[in-house]
Amino acid sequence: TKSLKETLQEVIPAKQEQLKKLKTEHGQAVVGEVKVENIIGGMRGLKAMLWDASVLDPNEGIRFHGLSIPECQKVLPSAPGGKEIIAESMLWLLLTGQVPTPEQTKQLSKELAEKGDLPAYVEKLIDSFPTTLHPMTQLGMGVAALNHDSSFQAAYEKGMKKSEYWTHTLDDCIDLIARLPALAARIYRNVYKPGTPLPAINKDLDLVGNYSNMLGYGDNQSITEYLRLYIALHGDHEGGNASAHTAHLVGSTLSDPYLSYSAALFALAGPLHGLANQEVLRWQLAMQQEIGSDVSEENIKSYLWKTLKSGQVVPGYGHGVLRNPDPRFIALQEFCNTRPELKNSPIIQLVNKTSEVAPDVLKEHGKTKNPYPNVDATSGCVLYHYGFTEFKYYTVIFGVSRALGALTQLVWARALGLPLERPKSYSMDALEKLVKQ
Ligand code: NMX
Ligand code: MLT
Repeated sequence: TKSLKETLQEVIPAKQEQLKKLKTEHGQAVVGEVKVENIIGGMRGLKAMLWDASVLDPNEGIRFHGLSIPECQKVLPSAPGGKEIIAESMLWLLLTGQVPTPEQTKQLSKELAEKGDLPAYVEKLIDSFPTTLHPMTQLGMGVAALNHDSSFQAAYEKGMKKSEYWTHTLDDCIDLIARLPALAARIYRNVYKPGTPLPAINKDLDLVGNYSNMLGYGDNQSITEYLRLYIALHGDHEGGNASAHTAHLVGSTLSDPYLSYSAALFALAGPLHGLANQEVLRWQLAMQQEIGSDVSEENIKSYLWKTLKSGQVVPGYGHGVLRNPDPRFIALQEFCNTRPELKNSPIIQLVNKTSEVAPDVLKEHGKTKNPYPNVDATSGCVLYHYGFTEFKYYTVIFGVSRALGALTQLVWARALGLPLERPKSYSMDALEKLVKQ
C-alpha cells in the first residue's frame, strides 16, 4: 500500500509539467477582463488564482477534484461501522486528486493519531487564556505557536533547496492537521467543561472519531458521524474564499504552514465568513423566542423583514459565488432527514421552514445576488439539537475542517514553485485617470 507521501511524489512531476506548459505556451492568453467594479467590489468574479483541489460552480456548487458531494459520499471511505466520509479520505483526495483505498485511509488515521499530541508548551499556553477569550482567537494563537517546531522553517534556516520546499511543507501540514483535534478539544474543555479530563488520543480511531471523543461525544455515534460529514464537507471551497485565500497569500511569503493557517483562521472568524454559523444559531433562537410555537410562514416572514429593516444581514443566506442553495446545506439537511430525532427537532424544523420562506423575502428585498441558504444556515443548528449548545465554539469545528483544503494547497503551491502573491493596487485618482483615457 502506497503512503500519502509516496502517492503525492508520483503525481507531482506531471502537474509540474502541466504548469510549465501552461506558462510557456499560454502565458499571454487572455481569460477575462478587469472592470472597475471588480477592483472596488472585493475582486468578486475575477479569475485570478490557481487552485486545483476544488472548483465552485455558481449553480451546481462544489466539486472536489471533479467529484460532487453525492459522488464523494459514494466513493470515499468511511469509518468502520460508519457511513459518512472521514477527514482522512477527503484529505487524501484534496492532496493527491485520487480516491484512497480503505487501507490507505486506515494507515493515514494511524499516522495522524500517532502525531496528534500537543507539545507541553502549547497546552500551557492554551490553559493560560481567560475562558472569556473567543475560542477562535484561542485556536488561531495555538496554531501560530505550533510553528516553534516547524520543519519548513528549520530547513529554510539551514538553506534548503527550492525543490525540497514541498516535503517540509507536507510534514508540517500533516503534523498540524494531526494536532488540531487535541488543540480544539482542549479549548472546548477549558472554556465549557473546566476540570473535566481530556481523553487521550485513541490510536485505533480516525481523526474526527478522536476529536468527538475528546470533546466528550465519543459515545454518541450519531453526532460523531455528523461531525465527520461536517468536517469533510467544509474541507475546501475553491481558492478564493477568505480563509483559504489568506493561507495562500501568507504561505506565498514562505511563512510556514502554522503561521499561514493561523492567519486563515482569523479570516474564518469574521461573521461574513465562518462565524456565520454561530450567528445563524443566535438568530434562529431569537426568532424562536419571538414567534414561539407558532412556526407559521407569516411569523417567519415578519421576523426576516425585522432583521433586514434593522440593517442587518440574514445570517446563513447569500454567497460570494453561489447562486443556488448550497449543496453542502442540502447534504446536511439530508443527514437530518434520515434520522427521526433530527427530522422532528424543533430547531431543525425551524431551519427548514426558514429556508423555504427566506428566498422570496430576500428576492423582494432586492439586494443579495443569492437569496438561498449557504452551509452555515444549518450546520450549527444540528449541533444545538444534540445538546452541543456552546455556539461560540462552532466556527472552531469549521477551522479544524478548512485545514484540509487550505493546507493541502499550500503543499501544492510549494511543489509547483508558485511565487509571492502581490496584486497591483490603484488609488481612486489613478483609476479615474485610467477610465478617462
Ligand atoms: N442578508 C441581507 N443582505 C444581504 C445578504 C443577506 N444574507 N447577503 C447579501 N446581502 C446584501 C449585501 O450586504 C450587499 O449589500 P450592500 O450593497 O448594501 O453592501 C448586497 O446584498 C449585495 O451583496 P452580494 O453581492 O449578494 O453578496 P457578497 O458577495 O458581497 O457577500 C456574503 C456574500 C456571504 C458575505 C453575504 O451574502 C452575507 O453577508 N451573507 C450573510 C452572512 C453569511 O451567511 N456568511 C457566510 C458565508 C458562507 N461561509 O461560510 O463563509
Ligand atoms: C466557504 O466555505 O469558504 C464559504 O462558503 C465562503 C466562500 O466560499 O466564499
